[in-house]
Amino acid sequence: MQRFNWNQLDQAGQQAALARPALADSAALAPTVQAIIAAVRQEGDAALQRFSQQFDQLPDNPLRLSQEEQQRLLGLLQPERKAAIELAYDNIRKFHAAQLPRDIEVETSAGVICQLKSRPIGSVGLYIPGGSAPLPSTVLMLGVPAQLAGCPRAVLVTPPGKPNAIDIAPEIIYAANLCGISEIYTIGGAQAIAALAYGTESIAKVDKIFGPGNRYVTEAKQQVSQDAKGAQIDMPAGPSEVLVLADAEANPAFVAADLLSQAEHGPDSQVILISDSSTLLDNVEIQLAAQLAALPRGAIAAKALAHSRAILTADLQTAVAVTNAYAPEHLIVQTRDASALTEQFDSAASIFVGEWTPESAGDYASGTNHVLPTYGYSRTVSSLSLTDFYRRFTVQQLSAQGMRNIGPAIVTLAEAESLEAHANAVRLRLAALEKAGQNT
Ligand code: HSO
Ligand code: ZN
Repeated sequence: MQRFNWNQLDQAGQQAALARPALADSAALAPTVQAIIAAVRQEGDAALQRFSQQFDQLPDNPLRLSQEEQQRLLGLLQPERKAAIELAYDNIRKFHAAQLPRDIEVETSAGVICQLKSRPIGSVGLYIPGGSAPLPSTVLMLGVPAQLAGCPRAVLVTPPGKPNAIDIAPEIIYAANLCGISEIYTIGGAQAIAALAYGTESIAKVDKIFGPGNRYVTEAKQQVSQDAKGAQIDMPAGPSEVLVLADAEANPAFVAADLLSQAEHGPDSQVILISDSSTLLDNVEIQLAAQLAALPRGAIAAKALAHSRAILTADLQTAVAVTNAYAPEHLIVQTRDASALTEQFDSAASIFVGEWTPESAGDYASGTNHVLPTYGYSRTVSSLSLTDFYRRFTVQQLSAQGMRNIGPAIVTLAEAESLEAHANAVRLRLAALEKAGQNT
């Protein structure tokens, strides 16, 4: 890890210590992704087949995973994995069920009723990455809220797996089925996002796309979300990040393990350690070296660690301020009084409190959602929740009395904005009411 002493850095140095790598090559990617999306829009399934051959080495992709194939894959599932998925499913369900939005109705003035209603989004597409680590846990994070919201259609897409064969992890199928999802397509990459956003002969279009993916997937999500004929997306995404804030009392082995669990996700993972104790920083370095050597994904983790940072602050308060300035996706607090400190964080997307709460808990089974804003977006963007699977809309109704009560103010405001037609829509009604009043 690169080591910094916060108080010895000037402002530019401090900014550099917290800088994220530029997402510059998104610009380089854009035309490639644009071409893939255009091809899927024009040629539909034929383009999907061509990309499947090109990127997945799968010449004849069935696209939809048949019921029989799903059953065959489920037969390969180990019982203890099934039980673990069920435990995670139950906890995620409990936590998300408590987030059910409730409709509200308020009489703002006498005779003026305003309502706020939430209804499930009609169709949602869930993207589950394949690649070096297929993530059934992400199926639960997306599938459980879709199920609880009651979205009429939820479909899942995931890359086909091995060259020349369909090889989807049985855990993905099981988690999907638990969430009531059986419409599964073996497509990945930007072409899968295009198919979800615009539809093809065999895949009906969806309204909103959820889930993490590589740079091509992320770029494709951005592009389709900017087109009114495309689809909405869950949130902007950059490489995953963790910041661990630890004091002298933290267990260095735990801290190192948490840093490595983030680092093993990919070479571009962001890993930051902040402490007011240089001894702790030293001991974590020793632990990192020892634990890294034993990791099967050590090569990936080592690459991430190469650009990771350890920051020494003069005191804990500075450490909190630096953490807030960085706005991490995941924040792990391993300090003496971790719970009390938690109130002081104002920008982390998901916080893990105390020595018994590794990020892995939230990644899999505590019940919180692991789809989170990265790249500092957590200052304003929230972690994925049940409400993301709903659309909210308002309803208002004025009675005659309501019109009498607020009509004159509306006329005044419309006149102030020089919008005569607006004023007239009210004046006509007020006049009608007056006439009716005189007649009775
Ligand atoms: N840490 C990842 C989620 C994940 N971890 C899935 C393991 N499996 C992004 O929050
Ligand atoms: Zn993780």
